[in-house]
Amino acid sequence: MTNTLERNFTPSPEEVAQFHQRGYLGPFKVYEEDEMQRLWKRERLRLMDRSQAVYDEGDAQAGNTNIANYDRHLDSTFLADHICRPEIVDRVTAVLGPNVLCWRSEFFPKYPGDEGTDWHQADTFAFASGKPQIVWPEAEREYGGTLTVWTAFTEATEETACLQFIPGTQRTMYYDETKGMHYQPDKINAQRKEDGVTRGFYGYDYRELQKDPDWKPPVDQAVSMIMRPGEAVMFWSTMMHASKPHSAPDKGMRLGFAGRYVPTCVEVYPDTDDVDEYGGRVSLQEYGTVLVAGVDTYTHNRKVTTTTRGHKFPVR
Ligand SMILES: O=C(O)CCC(=O)C(=O)O
Repeated sequence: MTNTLERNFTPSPEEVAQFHQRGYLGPFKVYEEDEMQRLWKRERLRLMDRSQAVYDEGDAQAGNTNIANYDRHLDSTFLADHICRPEIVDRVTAVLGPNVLCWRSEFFPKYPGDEGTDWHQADTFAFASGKPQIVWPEAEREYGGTLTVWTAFTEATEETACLQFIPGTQRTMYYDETKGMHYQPDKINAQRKEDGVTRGFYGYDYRELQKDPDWKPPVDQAVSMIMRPGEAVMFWSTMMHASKPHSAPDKGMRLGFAGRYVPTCVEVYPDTDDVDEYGGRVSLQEYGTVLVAGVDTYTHNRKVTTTTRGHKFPVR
């Protein structure tokens, strides 16, 4: 693996200013393409072993729902190191300040024929469970939401479900996450089309949360994030984002891996003992936030310093 520990990936003031204007930064390289391909070939097999995963496969069908894609950085050594990579953390701290937690990671697989991800914005992440998962202190709150760093573990093109962004939309929420959505995988999987594009939200219909049911996302302003394996993009979860459908039957699965970051002052899963989403429920008993940079002087969050296999998170 490339030794990048001594290198500094802090973005320039111009890049940070551009990030604040657009709501995203990148794509930028985290791994060489051949290194990413080699690592993923090895890690996909290792990840099949869920024996040390923090969410029990048998726990409310976590193995069959999207929750099974959550937080594998808490047991996988590769993913634990990935969320702490300097290429990522230096960019995240340039926006969030020196003391930063990773509070969630998620795999986003798309197979040939899969729908695109609905246009959406996430602020408190209450959209599915009805309970806020992250709460910023009133005094520190500039935008809310979380910084997501989405890494392409495989290529992401217009045909293989690349991400799409609508730049500059991160300051106005067009969705009300407290409205509640209905998990209806059978109905949603009946391939809903919107403006000629097949879309859905992993068994939900994100349009249910629109403040104005007649509003339409300004898709004419959308930009596509075409990425090679090993590239990543950082964005506010409150910026309108989506992905294209996977329309290339001859190409393999597209896989994105998202790490989600907040400053230590943010409360994660306040007054919550479980996550109830995507038709499953998992206990947070073994869950902890991970400090990726600086120090955490707050006592409000559950914390872990090693994976369930004893690997220490390399704090920046
Ligand atoms: O990969 C996708 O299709 C969606 C990703 C996403 O919504 C996110 O990372 O927040």
